[in-house]
Amino acid sequence: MKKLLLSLAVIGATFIGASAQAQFAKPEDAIKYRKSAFTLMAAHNGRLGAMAQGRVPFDAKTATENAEIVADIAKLPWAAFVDGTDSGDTKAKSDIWKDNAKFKDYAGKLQAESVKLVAAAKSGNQDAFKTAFGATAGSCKTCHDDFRAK
Ligand code: ASC
Repeated sequence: MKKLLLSLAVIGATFIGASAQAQFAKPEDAIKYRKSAFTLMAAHNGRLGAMAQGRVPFDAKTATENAEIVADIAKLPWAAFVDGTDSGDTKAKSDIWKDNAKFKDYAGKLQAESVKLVAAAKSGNQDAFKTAFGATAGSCKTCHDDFRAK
C-alpha cells in the first residue's frame, strides 16, 4: 500500500512537472502570458491605489473584491519566467535568471503582502488598508527596481 501511494505521488509529481513545462508552446507565449497577468494586476491595483490615496472614497467591499483579484493574479506570472525568455518583447532583466532565488523571494513577498491586503480591506479599517496597500505596492516596486528594465 505504501509503495502504491509512493508510486502515485511520483506519477502525480511527474505529471504536474510535465504540464508546467508544456504550458507554453513558444517563448513569446510565456512572455505574453506574464505581461497579461501584470496588466490585469495593475488595473486592479490602480483601483486600490485610488482608494488608498483618497482619490476615490474607501469602500471595503470594492477594496476587498479588487484585493482578492490582485492576490489571485499574484500567483500567476512566475511560472512564465521560463528559461530563454529574457529577450524579445519584454522588460525582464536577465538578472531574474542569474539571481533566481532573490526573484522568487520577491514574488513570494508580493503574494504574502497581497493576502494581508485582502484581510485589511475586509476589516473595513481604512488606515490598515492604506498601510497594507503601501506594503503591497512597495513589493511591486522593489522587484521592478532590481529586475525590470526602464
Ligand atoms: C501598479 C503598477 C505598478 C505598481 C507600482 C508600485 O499598479 O502598475 O507597476 O503598482 O507602481 O510601486
